[in-house]
Amino acid sequence: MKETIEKYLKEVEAFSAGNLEQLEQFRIKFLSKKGLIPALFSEFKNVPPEDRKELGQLINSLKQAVQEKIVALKTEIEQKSETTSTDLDLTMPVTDNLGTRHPLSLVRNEIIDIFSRIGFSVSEGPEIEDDFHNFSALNFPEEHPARDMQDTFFIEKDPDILLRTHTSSVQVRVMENTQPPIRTLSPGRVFRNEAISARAHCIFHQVEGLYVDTHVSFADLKQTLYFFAREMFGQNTKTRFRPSYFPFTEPSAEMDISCNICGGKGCNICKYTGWVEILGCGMVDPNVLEACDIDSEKYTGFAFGMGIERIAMLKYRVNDLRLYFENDIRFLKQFRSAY
Ligand code: 2NL
Repeated sequence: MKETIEKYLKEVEAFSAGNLEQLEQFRIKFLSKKGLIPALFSEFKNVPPEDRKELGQLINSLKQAVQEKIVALKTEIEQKSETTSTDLDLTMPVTDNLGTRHPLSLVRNEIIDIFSRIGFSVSEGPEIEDDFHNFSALNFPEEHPARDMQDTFFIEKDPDILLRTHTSSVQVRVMENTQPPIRTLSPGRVFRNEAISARAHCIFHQVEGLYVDTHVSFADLKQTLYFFAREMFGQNTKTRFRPSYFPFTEPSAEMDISCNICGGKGCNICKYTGWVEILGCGMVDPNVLEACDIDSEKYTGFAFGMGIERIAMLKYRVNDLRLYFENDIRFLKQFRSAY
């Protein structure tokens, strides 16, 4: 019996398995009910008392060796199959698996395209701003609530360094560096300290527009934004302007379009009014022009700002903002467009 056990021990030591199937055969051979080890235990009953201690220990160490071997080989095989898996062939040519642009990029590109047809060019700037470019130059009074900790992510205090809350800061930089005529669009990410929900997010996207020249009037503002609304939402789109307030424009307005979901008849998107708000706008406050060294006696301007998420919600009828940030491939691959 001793020789048999020692022979088995050598066999176990030398054994190796290339796959889980072979390993299972090994387990069955030694450990199953009709396997070699249970057979040894039943044979053990007939062993004379003086040999029992030695043989008992030998059988137990054989059993332990088999069990340890199984655990070791199993880990080895599983690791190997993870690293040499052939499920993913990175050298395969791409066929119908082309990616799609993110809906927010599609909408941003379309907005840029529409305004570029009437002479606007794109300007970009930093996401981390100072107080001057984000607030002071834009005619925010020192104690204005929008400067509050609740809305703004401050990075440093005294002097204030913050995450821009709108892309007007980019247009301030354009005005500082160029004399009119200026026709510029500034798309980009902006940041507000808000709780995340279906309707609000702390990071969102804006496009702002600015036109500064001699004789720019509110009529120019209206015609430009009429043109935009029809290009974006269809030629039957109606627009209306309601008076509003922004620190950086005077007068200020909000523009609504006839609800593109129900065609103006009334639905839950437009809250049964037939109209939805799409942007804010106004004539650039002379204080803003002066802060950027532009002569407000000679020049006037209009400006507007819109949230890309809001435009995308109306255009694609996606009513939960969070979908734009989760990057679920099942959501993203539904968007195909010329932009
Ligand atoms: C909104 C409203 C607006 C502007 C943005 C602007 C920029 C400069 C000077 C004056 Cl440099 N105005 N931008 C003007 C009116 C409204 O945005 O609801 N945005 C999402």
